[in-house]
Amino acid sequence: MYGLVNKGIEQFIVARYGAPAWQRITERAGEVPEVFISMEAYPDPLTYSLVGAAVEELSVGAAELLEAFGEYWILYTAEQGYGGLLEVSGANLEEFLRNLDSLHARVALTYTELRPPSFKVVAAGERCVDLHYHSGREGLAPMMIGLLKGLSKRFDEPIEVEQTSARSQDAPYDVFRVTWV
Ligand code: 1DX
Repeated sequence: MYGLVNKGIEQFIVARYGAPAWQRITERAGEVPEVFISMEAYPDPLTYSLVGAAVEELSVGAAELLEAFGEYWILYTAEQGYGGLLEVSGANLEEFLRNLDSLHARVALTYTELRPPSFKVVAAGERCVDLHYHSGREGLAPMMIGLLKGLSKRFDEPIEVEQTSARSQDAPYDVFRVTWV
């Protein structure tokens, strides 16, 4: 994944658990670059091993950590030069979700090694939508829950999020039900 993600993980852990914790995590993870370059693509196993080492070092669950990082990502990207990208991608939560594919397409024009997820928004009633999350990567559904919670705060639109279907042998994608409350 692009360095922006690894840098975000570093910033998130330093902010939440302190620099010494990050130091221990990089030692546990093994081969970790001294600095991450946001606009450079790194192998996915590096990102997964950072998360794995953090889970062990901090005694938190992977899902809990990924969800918290997902929420952080919204604020982090806004302050890392992508505030304008987020702004043009929607004036409210539903519009933003409907524009996620075009957001990623825009990023991929410049960063050709991006492997963007793709999304489908399906109306599911007056106050609900189902978000279908297609990803080339495994295990990131908890991060999507945090991303949705971060968007809820960004737009000041209180929601509940529930994963109603998980990818598996028979299902190629995850589904999240978003309910405005
Ligand atoms: F609900 O499933 C809200 O490296 C959401 O694969 C979901 O393949 C917001 F310059 C610049 C760059 C860089 C900007 F190239 C990414 F470095 C992208 C900024 C998206 C804001 C996807 C990151 C692919 C890296 C799911 C989890 C990954 C998507 C990560 C969250 C807004 C982003 O993001 C998966 C990669 C950006 C950039 C956003 C993502 C890669 C998301 C969301 N994804 C890189």
